[in-house]
Amino acid sequence: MIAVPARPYDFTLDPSKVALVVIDMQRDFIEPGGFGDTLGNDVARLTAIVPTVAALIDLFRRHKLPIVHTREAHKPDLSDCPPAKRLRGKPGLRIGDEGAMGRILIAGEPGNQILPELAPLPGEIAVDKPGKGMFWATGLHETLTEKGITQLVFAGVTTEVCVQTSMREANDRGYECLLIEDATESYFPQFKAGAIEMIVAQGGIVGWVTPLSALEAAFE
Ligand code: C5J
Repeated sequence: MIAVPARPYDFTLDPSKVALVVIDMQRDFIEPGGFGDTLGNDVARLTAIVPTVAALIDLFRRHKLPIVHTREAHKPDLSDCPPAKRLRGKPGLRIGDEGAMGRILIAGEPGNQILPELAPLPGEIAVDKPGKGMFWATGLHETLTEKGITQLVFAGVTTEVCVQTSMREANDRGYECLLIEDATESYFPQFKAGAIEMIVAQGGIVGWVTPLSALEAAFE
């Protein structure tokens, strides 16, 4: 067992039961010209965490611990995209429309790929998720259960949308969840800060939060 200093109190990490989950580090959300950019967001905020996410992935690879990568992705025929999701708001581009990097949030399109520097290696789990949360319509809970995983370390984007939704889904399924605060980001700094406070409030009602340096030091 490894004691990781965290908020609201130390996280007891069991290397035999833990996996890293990297949420939606895909070009659509992070690169200029992608879906996030067309929605008017400052994608530079998200680009800034890429080296930290890469270092976190490297830590898990060096310790031969399992890694899950997710992409928010829909089938080309949009059969897994509810109209209520596709028609929301008044964006310049909608899910399935042709954008600068291919069809927006469609599996297999260039913009839907994970950034090359964070790309999954053979043997790592890559999940296309049609929802914000990583368990809806993915079979991921069954995969993790088969591997005996009960603890999840979270990174990725965006903190208050797909990361927090996935943490909440995981919490309800009995996983202990640790968010690496400098390996996650939002287009809105106040939403990231708020999401983190919601996670650790009330004795860690959703989970624990710590910086990468604390996790790295705990592994030494
Ligand atoms: C969003 C995500 N923000 N990955 N997706 O729509 O958080």
